[in-house]
Amino acid sequence: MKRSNLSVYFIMGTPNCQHAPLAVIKDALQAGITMFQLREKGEHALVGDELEAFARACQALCAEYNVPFIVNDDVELARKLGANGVHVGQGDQALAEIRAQFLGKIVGVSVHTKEELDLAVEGGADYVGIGPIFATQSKADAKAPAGVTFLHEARVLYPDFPIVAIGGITIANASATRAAGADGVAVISTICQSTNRQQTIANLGQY
Ligand code: FQP
Ligand code: MG
Repeated sequence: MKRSNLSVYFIMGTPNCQHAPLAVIKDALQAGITMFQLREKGEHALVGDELEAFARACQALCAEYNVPFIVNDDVELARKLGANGVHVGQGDQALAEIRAQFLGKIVGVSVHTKEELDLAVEGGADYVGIGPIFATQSKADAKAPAGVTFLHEARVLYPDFPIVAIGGITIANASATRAAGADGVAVISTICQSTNRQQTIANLGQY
C-alpha cells in the first residue's frame, strides 16, 4: 500500500449508520475516500450470515471504486472474503500470526506507545493507527484522548512509515493531525453523520 491510501480512511459498520449503510458507503466512495474499514461492532451489530452478506456488499462497492476493503478484528471473515486486509488492535489476534496468513495483503495495527509502534513496524505491519487523538463518540472502550504528541514522535521515529490518525477527527482538527505527521485521518462519525459527504470528504483530504 501507499501512504496516500490513508488520506481519508472511512471506518463504519451498520450500528454507525442505521439508515441505508450501503448507500452511505457508496456516497463516501463516490466522494473520494481512499480506504475503507468494515468495523461491525456495538449494539445491533450484524453477525453470521447477515454480517457476511453485508461485508460482501461493502467489498463489492469498494472494488468498484478501487478502494482497499479492510476488515476490523474479524480475521476469519477477512480470510473468507479475500479482503484486501485486516486491522487489529493490541487486544486482537497477534500480528505475528496474522502477518503470516495475510502475505501480500494490508495489515494495520493500532498503537499507543513507542513499544507498540516498534513491535508493529518490526513485525511487518503495513500501517499503524494512532489514537484516540481527540475525544471520540464511536468507541465505547476508547482510551483517553492523547493529542498529537505521540503521533508526532512516531513520525520522527519513522519518517516514511504509513501512519493514520484516529479518534474524534473532524474537518476542524484534521489539519492538526497532518501537521503532526499523519498521512491521513480515519473517521467514523464525521462521515456517517455528514449531510454533505462530498464536501466533508474533500475537506478531510485537504492539507
Ligand atoms: N486505528 C484504526 C485505523 N482502526 C481501528 N479500528 C482502530 C485504530 C482501533 O482494536 P482497536 O482498533 O483498538 O479497537 P476496535 O477493534 O474497537 O476498533 F488505523 F485503521 F484507523
Ligand atoms: Mg480491534
